[in-house]
Amino acid sequence: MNKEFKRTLITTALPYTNGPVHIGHLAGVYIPADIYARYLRLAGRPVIMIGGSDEHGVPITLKAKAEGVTPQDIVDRYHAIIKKSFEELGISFDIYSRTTSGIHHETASEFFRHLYEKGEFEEKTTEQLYDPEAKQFLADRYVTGECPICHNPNAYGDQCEKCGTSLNATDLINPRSAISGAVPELRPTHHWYLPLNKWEPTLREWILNGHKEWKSNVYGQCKSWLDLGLQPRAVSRDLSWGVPVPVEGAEGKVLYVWFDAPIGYISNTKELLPDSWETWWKDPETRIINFIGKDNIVFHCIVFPSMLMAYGDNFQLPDNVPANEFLNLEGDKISTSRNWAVWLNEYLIDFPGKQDVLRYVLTANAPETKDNDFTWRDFQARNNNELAAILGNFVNRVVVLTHKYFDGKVPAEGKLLDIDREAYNEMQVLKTSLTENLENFHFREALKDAMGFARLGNKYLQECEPWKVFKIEPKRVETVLNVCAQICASIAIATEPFMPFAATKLAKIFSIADMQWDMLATKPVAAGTALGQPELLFEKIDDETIKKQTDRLEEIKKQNALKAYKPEPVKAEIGIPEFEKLDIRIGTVLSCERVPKADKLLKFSIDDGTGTPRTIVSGIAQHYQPEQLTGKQVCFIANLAPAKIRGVVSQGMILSALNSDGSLRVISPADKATNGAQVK
Ligand code: B3M
Ligand code: ZN
Repeated sequence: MNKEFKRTLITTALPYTNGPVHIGHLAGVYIPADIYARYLRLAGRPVIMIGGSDEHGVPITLKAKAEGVTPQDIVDRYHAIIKKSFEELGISFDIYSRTTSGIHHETASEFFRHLYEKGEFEEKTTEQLYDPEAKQFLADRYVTGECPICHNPNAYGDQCEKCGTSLNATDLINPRSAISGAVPELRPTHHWYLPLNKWEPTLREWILNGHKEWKSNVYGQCKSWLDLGLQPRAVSRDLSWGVPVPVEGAEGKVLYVWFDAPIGYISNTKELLPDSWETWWKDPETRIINFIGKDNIVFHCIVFPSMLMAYGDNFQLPDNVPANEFLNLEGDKISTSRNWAVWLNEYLIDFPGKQDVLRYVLTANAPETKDNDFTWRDFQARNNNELAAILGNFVNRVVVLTHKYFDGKVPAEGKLLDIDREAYNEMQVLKTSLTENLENFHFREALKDAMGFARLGNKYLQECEPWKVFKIEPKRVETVLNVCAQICASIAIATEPFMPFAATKLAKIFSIADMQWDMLATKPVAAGTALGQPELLFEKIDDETIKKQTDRLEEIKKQNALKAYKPEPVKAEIGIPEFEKLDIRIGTVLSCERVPKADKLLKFSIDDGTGTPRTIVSGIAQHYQPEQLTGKQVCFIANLAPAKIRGVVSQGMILSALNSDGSLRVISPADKATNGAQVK
């Protein structure tokens, strides 16, 4: 920050209301924003945090169509779910509203009309994609096709999710309607365009010269957009769901969702502060910070700023746009349509009271500089080895020892030794680093600093050994436990932005009424303070709980593989004589065992009707336990040339089916057949 600001306006990307929010949204936007807002509040700096649902746009109408309900039904359902789950996770919005509100429709309409009257738009009639079956124009996600850049066959009309390029529907190769599957035709239609090119020099100066401190992913994306040269961009669409275009002769047209949604930040501020909202948007002493995901960068750094400049009237541009990269789940891209996600509303049901654990893990693993991975094993390990073993354990020991030696009352500080002074010095160092990291949006590092207070506490306690010293010099233990209580107070304050639930409990145990950033590394706990009973701040999470989650994901993976399964193309045609060359027979498995040192192989002894058992080695040990197949009838190729596999001569091949998920299933006759019978 190169300038002192009087107040901070934090905005968070408005999630599309076509599903609940998942860990990717949380790690990318809402948790970082909440950490920052909570930090500023503790530091006593004026701040408001604005959130809300993005309730227009094609993702919502598509979902409504798929379910046979109205778009309003969809947004009502998910707005309620999202709002409630944010509240439960402790995301401290000052307002969480929605873009279908009256105030938003008015604000967005007024914004458009103002630009229209100022002559800030270009109007053009161009050829756009039209679905002759559904009888409507197709834009954005209503069209899919091949990306002209990376040739992903499933790019959308507004963006390719594979390479991240922002597209126009007419750029797609072989476009198809997402409504009917029809091949679209071109028809003329009239729209309003915002000439981004007009603002290009100002944007260049503002970002490329003025904001070199922005994160390199944000700065880099802006630079490549600006270097490519900006074009006028359509801000209206031929749709019925959205804010109607508020000018004569615009029936059947609405504002493009990316035109109305960012205005939602303004409408929601107006709704929160009807009399003073302008101070938060137009006073140069307000600092605006937009927390967003990386796929929203161009809209927040190029399009919305151009809209604000076109409007004029002193609207301020953001001072920073800290966008994160993406979070993956167990090595795979998070995807709403493939249900590959950890949904916040489900997490809150499966892990009651464990909001802080999710907040902690998503921050410790935040995709700040590169894409990152969430795994349930890591979630468990971080809870057990860090939150429970380091933080929870330290606080617990302090409370237990204070009860044991001093009747639960914080003893007074006596003469400080070097080790005590050293502890306070280290806390000062942590405070400086923590504050700096928070100011610079380095939340992962900041969390390490916050946990540093608990690590410091454990180390201090271990070195002071009050349980030994008490017998010899109880006075000294008074000082030690006083220092420990002050460390606990600092832990409460330092962790509040990250883990507000635990911090609040901790503050209550140590009777800190009003936590403030200034109190960090000081002595806010008064001697004589009666501590509450010891209570575990973090419990261990067992393997069974984690297994339930990983099993659920395994199941989803299977379902997805099944949905995506396409049978292999049929091989070249053959005649009966060729088929008859294969001698397929029925046999009963007499015994079956693993082949030593070969984890894929099972060795079968088969009754093939000849009286002499036949040995066959088959690569299905990862799909069956030997005892599952003993006694079963199987089909095998009897006239395959014998082959030596791991020292065993295999006389044939057992037939099995290769499933969509890669598993093998042995083929058995539907009814009992004679051993040795030919399969025809
Ligand atoms: N709804 C995209 C998204 O959910 C969009 C953000 C709007 S921010 C004004 O990723
Ligand atoms: Zn692409």
